[in-house]
Amino acid sequence: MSRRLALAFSAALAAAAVAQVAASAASAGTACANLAALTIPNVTIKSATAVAAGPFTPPTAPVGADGGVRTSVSMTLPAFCRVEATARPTSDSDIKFEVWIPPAEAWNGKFEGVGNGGYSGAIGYAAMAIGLRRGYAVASTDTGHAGDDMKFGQGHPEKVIDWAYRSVHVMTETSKLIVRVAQGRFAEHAYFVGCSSGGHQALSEAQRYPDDYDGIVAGDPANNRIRQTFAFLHSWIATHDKDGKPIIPPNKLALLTRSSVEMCDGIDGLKDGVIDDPRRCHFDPAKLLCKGADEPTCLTAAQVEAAKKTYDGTKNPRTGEQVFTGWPRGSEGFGDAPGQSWGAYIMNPLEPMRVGFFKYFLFHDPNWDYRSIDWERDLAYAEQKMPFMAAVEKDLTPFKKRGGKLLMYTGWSDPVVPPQDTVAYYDAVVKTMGGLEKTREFYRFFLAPGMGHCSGGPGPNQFDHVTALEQWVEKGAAPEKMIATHSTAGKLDRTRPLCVYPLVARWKGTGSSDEAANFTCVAAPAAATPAKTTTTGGHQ
Ligand SMILES: [Ca+2]
Repeated sequence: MSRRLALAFSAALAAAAVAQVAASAASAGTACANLAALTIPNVTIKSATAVAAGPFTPPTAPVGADGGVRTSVSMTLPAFCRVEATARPTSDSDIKFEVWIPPAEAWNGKFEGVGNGGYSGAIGYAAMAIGLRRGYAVASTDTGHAGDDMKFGQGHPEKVIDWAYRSVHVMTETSKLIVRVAQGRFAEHAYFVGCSSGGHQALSEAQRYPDDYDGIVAGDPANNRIRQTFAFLHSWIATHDKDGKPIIPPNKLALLTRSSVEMCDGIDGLKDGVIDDPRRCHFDPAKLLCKGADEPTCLTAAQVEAAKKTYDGTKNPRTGEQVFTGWPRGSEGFGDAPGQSWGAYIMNPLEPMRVGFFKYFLFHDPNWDYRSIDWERDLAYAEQKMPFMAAVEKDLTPFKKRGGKLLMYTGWSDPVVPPQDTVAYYDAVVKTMGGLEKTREFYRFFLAPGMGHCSGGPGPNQFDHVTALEQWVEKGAAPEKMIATHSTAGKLDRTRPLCVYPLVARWKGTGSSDEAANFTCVAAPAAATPAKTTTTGGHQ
């Protein structure tokens, strides 16, 4: 190398070094406490606090709709920067959210938004903890109000919109900026993970704000919200007597599940205590009709009728149109945990579940009498007035085009969000997006036989959907199956693949039927009788 060339070379090196220093200064980030001074429009940062590794007790959540105080549980967490903030996209908004940011050396370079349950009104600390432990910068919102009670919407239509979709978007946009300032750079990937209402939020984000997330997990999504709310009302009326007393007691719910499983367990060729696909199960509760007096082993005529109506779902009485599917056989009563039988959302509530939707959101009439429901006129009115309540858009082209990946799952024994409706939504998207293959490029669906609402149930119900999504988004490895586990009293007793829809897991015929390795994913045989059609949100 000539001297002149060497000089030029070292000058270039020096320039590069200067650029590097500048870059590292720019990427040095901002100390946690200094984040409180950020000025983001319509956002107030209440605090930014460095939390040391160790036990962390989140604030006590507000009183739930059930009246029970949800006590906070101490959790053990790695060190993080805790940012508490409030967003006010409208003058009536009060969207509280938190962002937890790992120190630079512990950060995986990614951001995760986590979803809520029910009408929420509480930041999802437990879900945040899971993300933080994986190295994510993670955010959660209270969706703009406190508590699960729907009265918050009375006279506050903007708060209803905040709950319905706006809070998650505002949380997401703002949190990304806060993480950027904290770390000195944007997160490389953004994920959203939610189940139940969180699944609704997940689909809403993919539909309404396709740029928010690279990867989205939608579990047991309550996205067909308006029609499902009508269905809660319908099922409550069907299962309660004139005095509002529940017609089917818990032991009879368990009897219905036992009887459904007894009749339908073997349809898939494997007697494992799990109904593989309830659409193929046509158990008739009339078979249990008491021959004499009411006994624990039989159903009264009123109980038979109530069960039938809950299976059959909500119909327009004039046209016969299926407004919303019924609840699946196998979901009636398989467990005591809240939400793992028809108890929590159908039988036990003293008035129809989510009747507040009609009183406070739709009719603005706290004295509205549910007996005055007009299944045709009132549904049309709700869908015309409040399309923002649901997330049923079938054209996901913008999300697909930006490279987004969507992983949806649900339990075939979900007693809260009927899986038949989730299947109907996916099928409708497939039709809209040009077929199964074109849809599976960006949107995959996994059904878990015997799984309840988001977890639990007789079927394998624990699986790592986040890792599956990460592999898809970051490595291009689209998930063909996920291995699910089932445990009894904390002891793992079964593993099983969850196959990408419409494939189903079938036992190879040799080896233990409790081991995933002895199953293959195959095309489901044609149903003996066609599944009843359901309608997922007739409006768009
Ligand atoms: Ca079976």
